[in-house]
Amino acid sequence: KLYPGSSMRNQPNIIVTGTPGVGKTTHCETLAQNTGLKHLSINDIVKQRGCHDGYDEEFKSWIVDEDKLLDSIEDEVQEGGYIIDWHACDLFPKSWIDLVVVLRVDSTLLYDRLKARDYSEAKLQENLDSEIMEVLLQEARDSYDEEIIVELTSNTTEDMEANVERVEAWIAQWKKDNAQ
Ligand code: DAT
Repeated sequence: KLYPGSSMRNQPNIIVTGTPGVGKTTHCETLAQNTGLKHLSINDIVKQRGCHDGYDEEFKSWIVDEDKLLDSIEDEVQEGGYIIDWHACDLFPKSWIDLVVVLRVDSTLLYDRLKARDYSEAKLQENLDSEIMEVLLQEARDSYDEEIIVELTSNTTEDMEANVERVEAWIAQWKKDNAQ
């Protein structure tokens, strides 16, 4: 399959990724509100459009059918203007993506945030390990050019406000650079 590059888009596509609990949804919702870009929650898409092979009871999560998911979102995403919210980034074609934001959080704060959800011990531990081992940062580096990856801290509300401002400034600059 051929995917057109960024020249086909008049709005950028951004991935916001990171370990569950890091603050992806909160960041994406605020960004969508402030910029008019659309928040694409992959979790919701997977559920609503049935892009899965069932439910993993132990980990309380859907087993994602990645081909079905990509087919399902391809037409929308290629138009541009999406903020993709997902705890993985290696499945999206490089040509779709203009910026990869990897959110990071201190593990003690992450523990508290995940504890507040009804995560099993196994799922909680897996996610803490993932954050400590920088799994999502490494996945981003393995999948996209270093120049489009930005690692941002999401410990506090102040962090979040600064992150949102920074991404908004990046979007404004992208639009200037890509004006037709
Ligand atoms: P994710 O979508 O990555 O799973 P979330 O946006 O649902 O994460 O956030 C999980 C919880 O942590 C939620 O109660 C909001 C809170 N939170 C997220 N980022 C934060 C930040 N930078 N400062 C304070 N609280 C934050």
